[in-house]
Amino acid sequence: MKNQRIIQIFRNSLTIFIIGFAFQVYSQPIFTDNVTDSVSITYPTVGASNPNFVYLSPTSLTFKWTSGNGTGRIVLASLDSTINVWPADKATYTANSSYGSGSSIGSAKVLYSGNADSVTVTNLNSNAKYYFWVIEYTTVSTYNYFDTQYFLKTATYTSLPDLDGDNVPDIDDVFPSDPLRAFVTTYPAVGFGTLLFEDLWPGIGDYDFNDLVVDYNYSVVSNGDNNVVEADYTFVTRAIGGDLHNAFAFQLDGVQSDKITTVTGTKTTGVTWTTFNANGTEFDQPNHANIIVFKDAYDLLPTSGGYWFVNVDPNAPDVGTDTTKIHLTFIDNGTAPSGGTVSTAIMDAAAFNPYIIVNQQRGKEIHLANKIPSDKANLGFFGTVNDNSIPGIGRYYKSYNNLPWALDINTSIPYTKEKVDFLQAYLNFSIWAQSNGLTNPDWYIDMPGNRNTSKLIIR
Ligand SMILES: [Ca+2]
Ligand SMILES: [Ca+2]
Ligand SMILES: [Ca+2]
Repeated sequence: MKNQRIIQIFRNSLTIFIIGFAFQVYSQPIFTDNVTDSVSITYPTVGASNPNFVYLSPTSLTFKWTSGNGTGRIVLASLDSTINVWPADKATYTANSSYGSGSSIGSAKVLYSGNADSVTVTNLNSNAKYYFWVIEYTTVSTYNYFDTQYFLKTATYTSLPDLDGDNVPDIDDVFPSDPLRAFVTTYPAVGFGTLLFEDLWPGIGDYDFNDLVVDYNYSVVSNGDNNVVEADYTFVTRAIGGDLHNAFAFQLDGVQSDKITTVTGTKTTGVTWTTFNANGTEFDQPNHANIIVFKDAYDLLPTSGGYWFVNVDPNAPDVGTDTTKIHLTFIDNGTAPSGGTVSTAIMDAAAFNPYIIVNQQRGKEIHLANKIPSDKANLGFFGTVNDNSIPGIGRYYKSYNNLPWALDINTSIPYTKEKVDFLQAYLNFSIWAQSNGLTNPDWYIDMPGNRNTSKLIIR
């Protein structure tokens, strides 16, 4: 049912006197001047609803609503105060979505007038409370008549304080006074993970999984646009349980070399079996950036006490660990490299693809299970001896019974003593691996039944 009212407006003092008098009796008309015409207004019966604010910046937002059934609607906003003067019927207002530039109605500013169901408002104060109204109107003969019964009123704060103006509020900004940085993601989230390698691939070898043991932790810094700014990697080399002089590297799957500005901290002095781009990534890796962390584990940790290997015999002197810190600059002081930016969605945990280069034989890479080789890998090793990699289906670095040659544990764990079968030290590991990871996913945790500690180097 329509909500109808009659408004009479008097313009002519002579005719009005009679007409106005007559109408006044029945409908209590509004007398605005002494000229009259009489119009019948069908007012809206449904006001606007469902207010929704979309954050755009500390000083702008998009205000959306579901429209009512008026001819159109006027949107007002007022800083810190509720409406105190209602829009006047038939008045002409100038709407402007830059707050303050439209007409004033009491404390409120006119932001919008028309048929739409959203307005993008700019020039707001940050961290300030604004009241918004949507008032339906009926247009008759180009005049707008405002409905005072059905309207939407809501309030919102503009953004929280953003000291550095990078559109990330201070409370979410890890670098609240640095406009070039906003977020840090660390892998693992706490502490270090452990990478363990068995280096006799494609043969299973002695499977003691201590030929190279490296703990790792890395953090990725991104900006307010969720693009990677820099990444810091810490690699702690703990043990060398083999006589091969392996190199250690990582590939960033899906991140091309020209998206990195510089690489620093690598230990590759004297390397003869590969070359590097000017930015420090490995040369001739067309699909994914590769970083050679160190060219030879034995450059980092010496043997001692007459033992052949490092830190894998409980009777041998503990020679400690080596820490290698790699820094990757992506966006350098606000400037992206020639290849452009990398989103944090690309540079996630799955992008980290660590591997060893066996005895510095460049084509002989050992990666984690199902991780892709670099473009320098010699694919001829796949499917030989114990390896059952099937590149066509994405199966890499797994034996016929699903055993891997490299492990990535998301916490730091002890490794095996030299020549001790890993399966004898971590008792539920083979069940886990051969089930393709379906059972015993916590096989590495220090829980009853998981470990035979007499087989482990625990320091
Ligand atoms: Ca900020
Ligand atoms: Ca910041
Ligand atoms: Ca070994």
